[in-house]
Amino acid sequence: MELFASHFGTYEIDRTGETPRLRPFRHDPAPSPLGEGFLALSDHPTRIRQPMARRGWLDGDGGAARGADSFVPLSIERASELAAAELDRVRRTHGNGAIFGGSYGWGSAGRFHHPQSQLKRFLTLAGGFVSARNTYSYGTAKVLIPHLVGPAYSDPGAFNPTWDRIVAERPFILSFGGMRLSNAQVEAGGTGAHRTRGWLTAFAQAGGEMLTLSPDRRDAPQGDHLAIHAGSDACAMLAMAHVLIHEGLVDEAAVRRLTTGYDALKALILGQADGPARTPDWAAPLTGIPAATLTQLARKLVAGPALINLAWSLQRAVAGEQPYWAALVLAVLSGQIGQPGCGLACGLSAVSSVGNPLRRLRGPAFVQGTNPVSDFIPVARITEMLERPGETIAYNGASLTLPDIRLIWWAGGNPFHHHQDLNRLARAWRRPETVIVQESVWTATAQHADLVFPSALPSERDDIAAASRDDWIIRSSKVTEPPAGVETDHAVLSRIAEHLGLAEAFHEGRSEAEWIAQLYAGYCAAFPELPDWDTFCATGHARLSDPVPEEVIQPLEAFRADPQASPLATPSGRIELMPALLRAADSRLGAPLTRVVVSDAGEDPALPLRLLSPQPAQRLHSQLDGAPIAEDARRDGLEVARAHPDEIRAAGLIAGAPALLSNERGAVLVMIEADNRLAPGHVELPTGGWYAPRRIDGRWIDCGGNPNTLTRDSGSSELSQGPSAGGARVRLEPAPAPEHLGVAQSAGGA
Ligand SMILES: Nc1nc2c(c(=O)[nH]1)N[C@H]1C(S)=C(S)[C@@H](COP(=O)(O)OP(=O)(O)OC[C@H]3O[C@@H](n4cnc5c(=O)[nH]c(N)nc54)[C@H](O)[C@@H]3O)O[C@H]1N2
Ligand SMILES: Nc1nc2c(c(=O)[nH]1)N[C@H]1C(S)=C(S)[C@@H](COP(=O)(O)OP(=O)(O)OC[C@H]3O[C@@H](n4cnc5c(=O)[nH]c(N)nc54)[C@H](O)[C@@H]3O)O[C@H]1N2
Ligand SMILES: [Mo]
Repeated sequence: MELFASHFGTYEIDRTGETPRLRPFRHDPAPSPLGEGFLALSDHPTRIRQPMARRGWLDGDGGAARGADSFVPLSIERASELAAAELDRVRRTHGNGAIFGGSYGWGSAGRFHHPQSQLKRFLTLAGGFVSARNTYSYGTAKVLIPHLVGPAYSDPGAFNPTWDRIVAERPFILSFGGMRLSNAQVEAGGTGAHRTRGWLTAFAQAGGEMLTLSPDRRDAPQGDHLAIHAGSDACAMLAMAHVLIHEGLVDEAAVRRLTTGYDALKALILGQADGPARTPDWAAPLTGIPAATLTQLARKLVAGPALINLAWSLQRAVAGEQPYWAALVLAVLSGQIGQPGCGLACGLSAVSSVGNPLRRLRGPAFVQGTNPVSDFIPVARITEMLERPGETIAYNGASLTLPDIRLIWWAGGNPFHHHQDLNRLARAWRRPETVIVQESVWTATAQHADLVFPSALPSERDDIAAASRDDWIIRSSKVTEPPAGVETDHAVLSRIAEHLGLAEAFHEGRSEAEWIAQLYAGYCAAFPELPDWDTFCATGHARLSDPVPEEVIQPLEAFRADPQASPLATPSGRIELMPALLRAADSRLGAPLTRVVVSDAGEDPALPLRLLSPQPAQRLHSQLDGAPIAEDARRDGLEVARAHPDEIRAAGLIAGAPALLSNERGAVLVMIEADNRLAPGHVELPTGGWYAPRRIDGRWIDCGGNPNTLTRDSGSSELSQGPSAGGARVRLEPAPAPEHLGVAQSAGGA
C-alpha cells in the first residue's frame, strides 16, 4: 500500500484520478482531515520557489532592514556558496558559540528528512552551535516534575495511568483545561491510529463521570463543564486541599509514607506560612468558582476513585509550575496518587499518543553527532538571548550566561509564529549579523531572514515516519514532485557542506533512499519483530505488537504499593511536596510554588480580558495555512477571535465584524465573533495566524491575527524559564476604518 505519513497521521495515496488524492488510512478509527492540506500547498502562491537573499544584507546593512526589505533571487550554487562563506566567517571571527542552531519547531514527521536533525548534524560537523533546551509544549513541567517525583517522569505524561486502566477503574475525572479532541489529531512523528476518541467513548459507555474546569465549554468533549478563570487553577486546587486538611479527610499516615514536606505544605495551605490560608472563600473570587462548589469537589475527590487531568496549556504561563505542583498535592492528599487508573495525568488528548497502552518506537534518528558547543538556552529565552548577550539568567537553580549570537540558522520551525511578544522579537532579531532560514513557504520567519533556501514539502519526498511516543512505523511515499528547483533540506545542506569540505562527512556517500533504508534497519535492530525492508515497503506500514499487561508500566502504582522497594529518584526517595529550590525567591514572581500568583499577575488590571491562545483545530500551528480547511476557518480573510457576547457589547462592538485586540505590546486585527461557551472575561484567539505587521493610522497592527503579538515574554519563572503565553490581558477595540485597512502599508514590524 502506498502511504503518506504526517504529524496528522497516515493517508492512503490514491492515484486513480488526474491528480493524486489522500484518503483516510483504513486502520485509523478517527482519521484527521488536516493532512490532505499538503496537496493544496504543492503549487500554492506562498511557496518559496528559489533561493533568495535580502537586499540590505547583500549591501551590508547589518540587519537594520531585516523583516522590512525586498529579496533578490539567487542560483542555488550562489546561495550555497554565500551560506558556507558566512558560516565560515562567523566561526573564524567569533567561534561556533556565536551560531544559534536551536531551530525549534514541528518540521517533518519523517525521520530522515526531519529538518532539525539534518541541520544539527550539519552544524555539528561544522564545529558546533548553541542549542535550545526543552519545548514550548511542556517546558515548565519538564523542569518542575523531576524536583517532585524524580527525573524518570519528566516527559509529558510519563506517570499517567493508561486509558485501558482508566476505563476499567472508572475514576471521577476532574479535568483542568479539558480534552479538546481537535488537539488529539496530531502526534509528533505521526501515527497509524487515532485512539483518543475511542477511549473517551469507552469511558462514557462504562459510566465514567468527568468534569472539565476551563474558561471554554468546548474543552469538555463529554461530561459536565464548570467555568474557571484562566490562570487560577492552582488556587482552586489548593482550596480543595484546604478542605481535605480542614475536614480531616487526609490519611496523614499514608501521606507521610509516600511524601516528604507534608508539614511545611500544611502550614502553607492553612495560612501559617507564606500568605493567606488557601480556603475556598479565598479562592472563590480568584477562580470565579463558588466556595461551596470547591468544597463539594474536594469531598468528591476522596469519596471514590478519582483522576486529575491537566491540559499542558496550564503550565505554558507565568508561574506555570503552580497548577502542576498543586495538582500533585491534591492527588496525594486525596489519596489517589498511585491507585490503579487514578491520581494524576498530564495531557490526556493533548496529542494522539497520550494515555495509549503501547510500546514506544524509540528509534534511531538521523545521527546528529556530539555538538562540541555545550552552551544552550531554555528554548523560550530567544529574545532575551538576542537582547542581552553576555548577561546571565537564572535557570533551574543555576546561572546561565546568554551567548553572543552573530548567526541564526533555522530549519523546520517558525519563531515568528511560536514565540511570545513578536514585536519585541522583531526588534531583537535585527541584532545578529546573519539569519539563514530553510522553509517551504514564505512564513514571517522566512520574511525575517537574510538568506532563504526553499525546501521540499513532506509530501514531496520519500521517508519513514515513526513517533517516539507511538507504535506505528510508516513508509511515507512522495505524493507529488517538488516545484522545479526546489530540493530537500538534506540536498541543500549537502550542497553547502560541499563548500566547507564537509559533504562526504555529512552524507557519507549514501543516497537519500539508502539513508532511509539504513534508518529502518536501525529500528529493526531495536525491535526484531519488525518485517524486513522489502516486506515493509510492500505493506507500507508496521506496528509493534501490543504490550502484555505487565509491560505497561503504571509507574506510581509500584511506588505506592511499596515505597521502600520501588523508591522514586528524588533526594528522599519519596514525593517531594515542598522542594527547597522551588520555595526559593524568584526576583520577579516570588517562589515558583509558594507565592500566590494568578498567571495574569503584573498585567494591567484595566485591561478587561484574559487572552486564551489555544492550538488551532484547523491547522498544526502555522502550518498548512494555505489549505482549504484553514481558509474556510477565516472570515473575510481574517483570523477569528471569540468572546462572550456580553464582552463584545461592553466594548461597544458588534459581533461578526473586524475588531482589534490590543495591549501595550501590540494590536491584532481579527474578526470578533460571539460565543457564549466562552466564560465572560476571556477572549480566545487560537495560534497559527501569520504575523503580518502593517502601519495603519500611525500604529503597527498585526493583520495576520497572531496572538503572540499580544502575549507576554517573561518566562514562566526563574526556575524553568518556560514560555509564558498564558496570562496576557487585552482589550477589544474598534477596527480602523475599512478605507484605512485597504491602504495599509506592509512592512516589517514595530
Ligand atoms: N500564544 C501561544 N503561542 C504558542 C503556543 C500557545 O499555546 N500559545 N504553543 C506553543 C507550542 S506548544 C508550540 S509546539 C509552538 C509551535 O511552533 P512551531 O512548531 O514553530 O510551529 P509550526 O507552525 O508547526 O512551524 C513549523 C515550520 O516548519 C516548516 N516545516 C515543516 N516541515 C519542514 C521541513 O521538512 N523542512 C523545512 N525546512 N521546514 C519545514 C513549516 O512550513 C512551518 O513553517 O508554538 C508555541 N507558541
Ligand atoms: N489541531 C491541532 N492539534 C494540536 C496542535 C495544533 O497546532 N493543532 N498542537 C499540538 C501541540 S504542539 C501541543 S503542545 C498540544 C497542546 O496541548 P494543550 O496545551 O493541552 O492545548 P491548548 O489548545 O493550548 O489548550 C487546551 C485548552 O486549555 C484551556 N486553557 C487555557 N488556559 C487555561 C487555564 O489557565 N486554565 C484552564 N483550566 N484551562 C485553560 C483552553 O481553553 C484550551 O482550549 O496540542 C497539539 N495538538
Ligand atoms: Mo507544542
